[in-house]
Amino acid sequence: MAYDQSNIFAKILRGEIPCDKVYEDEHVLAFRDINPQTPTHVLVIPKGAYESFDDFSSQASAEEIAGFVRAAGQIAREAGAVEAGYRILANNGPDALQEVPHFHLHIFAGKPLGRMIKPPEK
Ligand code: DGP
Repeated sequence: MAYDQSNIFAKILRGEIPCDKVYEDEHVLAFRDINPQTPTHVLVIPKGAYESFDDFSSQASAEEIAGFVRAAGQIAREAGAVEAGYRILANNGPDALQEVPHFHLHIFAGKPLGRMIKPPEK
């Protein structure tokens, strides 16, 4: 599938709509989620046009991937989330209900986060 240049994160990257920025470098932008699920809820995105984790992990350069991982760790550290703990999550595709077709990592922190996936009812 071709990358959709009209997706909301592409517009944020182009400066067409605002964001509450928490970090930026050559390859990465991070900003607060518009609908936070936890006291700290940051989205970390690569500046390159990658629609999903599958796309990013297979097509991005080693420099982009390393820079992205380093940045995500730094953002969580700067948010003061290391000691109490935090969760990183990336929704990829329809079964994961990925809403925005530009790869993004969620960082959730600031309260106990519970189980990652609810176990099936018995
Ligand atoms: P996902 O389901 O993983 O694709 O999550 C998309 C997230 O993006 C969701 O938590 C809400 C957030 N989001 C959607 N539109 C905007 C926006 O315009 N600004 C910001 N900051 N976040 C947005």
